[in-house]
Amino acid sequence: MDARELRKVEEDLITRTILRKSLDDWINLANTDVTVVGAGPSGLTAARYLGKGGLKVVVLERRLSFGGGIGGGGMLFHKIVVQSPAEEVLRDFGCRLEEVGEGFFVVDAAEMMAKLATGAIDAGAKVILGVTVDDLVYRSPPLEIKGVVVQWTSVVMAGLHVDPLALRSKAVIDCTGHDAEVLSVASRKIPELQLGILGEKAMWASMGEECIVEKTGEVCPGLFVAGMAVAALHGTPRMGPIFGGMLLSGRKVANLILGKLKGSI
Ligand code: 48F
Repeated sequence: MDARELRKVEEDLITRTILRKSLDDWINLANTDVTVVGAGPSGLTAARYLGKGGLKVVVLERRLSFGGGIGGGGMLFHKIVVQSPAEEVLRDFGCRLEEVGEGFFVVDAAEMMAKLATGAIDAGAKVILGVTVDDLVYRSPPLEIKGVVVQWTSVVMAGLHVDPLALRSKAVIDCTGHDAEVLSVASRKIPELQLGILGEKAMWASMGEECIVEKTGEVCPGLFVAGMAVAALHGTPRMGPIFGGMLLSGRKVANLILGKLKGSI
């Protein structure tokens, strides 16, 4: 038998602790340097490099888990492939890779999900699960994105009319994947932005990967795009289950924002 006795904890103490500590976090997160929307590969990568660069970062994820499309692998097969130079990013996160061809690597999906999340959190980013970004905060003219509007995913799913809360930040990154949800809201609700979302094209893996990295960037002051949302915005090909472009896109957007907010790359 274990020599140490299990500590007795009253229910009200559990409740008070959860509420007090969660509210401390939310009050602190009401104003950050960067809001990353989506905890998929591009979002978690961006969050790590932004956090390492000394910025205050929050990652808001709709689901109760992180990793986005990583967990599904390729048609549920649990291996993820990346091409050079994206293996540098995975190595920085501590992922164990196998080189299966020159400049072509494979990693277990579960390991990649866990280590990307750990890497972002260890770099200082705060990941909040179960929260949906459903609108933006803006000013105009001059047009500038000032933050995001958030709601509990459970409230959204229940279809309840509950007024949301807003979080301010100097930069917002749309890392929501194929549906480019933040950009879609921006294009619908901020007409002066004149943002057309072309929708991704059919599959062409290597071209899709190149375009994602090349077109990752700032959409308007305060609003950035990375990962698969880039393909949705610019109408570039989908790449299917190869993830190098997502990692390099996340690193690129982090460097752009660091350059802008801290004057360093
Ligand atoms: O889809 P996702 O993994 O986006 P990504 O980082 O990577 C794409 C790849 O996974 C794969 C691919 C490339 O090989 O084609 O699909 O571009 O992660 C997006 C995350 O954003 C969350 C969503 O639940 C997912 O975890 N998300 C989407 N919309 C919202 C959101 C929203 N409105 N608010 C909060 N989270």
